[in-house]
Amino acid sequence: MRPRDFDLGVYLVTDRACCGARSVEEVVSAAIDAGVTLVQLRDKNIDARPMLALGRRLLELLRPAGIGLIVDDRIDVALALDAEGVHIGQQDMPYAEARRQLGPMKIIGVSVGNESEARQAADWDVDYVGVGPVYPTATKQDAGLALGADETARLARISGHRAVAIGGIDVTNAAVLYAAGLEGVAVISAICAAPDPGAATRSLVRARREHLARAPGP
Ligand code: TZP
Ligand code: MG
Repeated sequence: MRPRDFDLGVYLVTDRACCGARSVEEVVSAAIDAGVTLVQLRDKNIDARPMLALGRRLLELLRPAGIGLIVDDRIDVALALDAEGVHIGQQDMPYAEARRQLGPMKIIGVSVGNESEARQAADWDVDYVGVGPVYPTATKQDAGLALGADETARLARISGHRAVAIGGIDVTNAAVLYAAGLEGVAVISAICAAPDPGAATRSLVRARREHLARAPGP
């Protein structure tokens, strides 16, 4: 059995460049205080050793708060950190190989950007899918065309997995995605590049809470 109790609600994906003069640790710390529910360590331009060191510093912040750390792409780094899981894109390690290396107890999320990827993910025992880009984004150059909220929700349903939307999300559009049926929103610039990352996180957490208060119970 894998831990199923991770919360995709407000999922911060880190980006050193987006954090500007602030450290990633500073941004993550503010986000934790403001109620972020899951954090992904994502850095395309860093060697294994500094990534490991950064991951260890993030775990020191996250573990006492009971918040999971997911590592983007780097299964080796995730294993060395004993992080909660990895997120793999379509060009990363294939799902079956990732699962073989990580074992049954780790969280594996995969990116989904179109219907065939959603159908493929449906065949895998992944823990969640990240669907997007839902809106245009300048953060990921090769993100592809924006899907829009309805198509994002449709792909999430096709995958049959728990789903988080990603790409161009901030407090002005998060509620639309929760209402469309996405369990969570994953954001980079809305928190990392915000003038006040804590305040930005708090407004996303509030949007999520308001949605849950409106949503019919089980
Ligand atoms: N995958 C799809 S869009 C994206 C990733 C990693 C970038 C999201 O960044 P932002 O700043 O939240 O639009
Ligand atoms: Mg990747």
